[in-house]
Amino acid sequence: MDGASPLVAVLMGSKSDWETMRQADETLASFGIPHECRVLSAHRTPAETAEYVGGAESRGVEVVIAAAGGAAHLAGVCAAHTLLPVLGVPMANGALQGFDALLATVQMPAGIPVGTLAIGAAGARNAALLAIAILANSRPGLRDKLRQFRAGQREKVLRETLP
Ligand code: RP5
Repeated sequence: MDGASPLVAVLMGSKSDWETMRQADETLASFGIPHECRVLSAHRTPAETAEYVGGAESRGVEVVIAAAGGAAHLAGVCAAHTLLPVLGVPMANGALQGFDALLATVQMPAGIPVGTLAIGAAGARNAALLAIAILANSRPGLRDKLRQFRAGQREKVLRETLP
């Protein structure tokens, strides 16, 4: 979202991740969360990734979402360069369709945590919702919106009919 300084940084290792990660972008936008989405790679742009993430907190960012496929070291590298919470989203691509990325993202050795979400689109949406929940801890208005979102889901399920 343009204008306000971003509270959430959504990073992805390649533009090819955008089709999935646009769901995080859309979810954050639907809650009115100022955020920015960037392509930054742990192995193709290591210096720029470190510089961006290292400066994120001083620019007002409170949560980093990092999505990558394959060896998927982006989230761990981000976590190494910031004290901010880092949420990792494994991308469903390559020979192993995201199972490699899931293990690479979730299996961080103790000491530098990455909160890992599901592979693919569900992970992208849930990373955004988890970032919103973190922000909502200190923002009562946002907490109300999250409560309304949950109530909406509940009502939708209860209205379902089967043939
Ligand atoms: C990772 O490699 C990216 O996050 C992407 O999921 C995967 C493939 O990247 P491209 O070859 O499509 O650029 O670094």
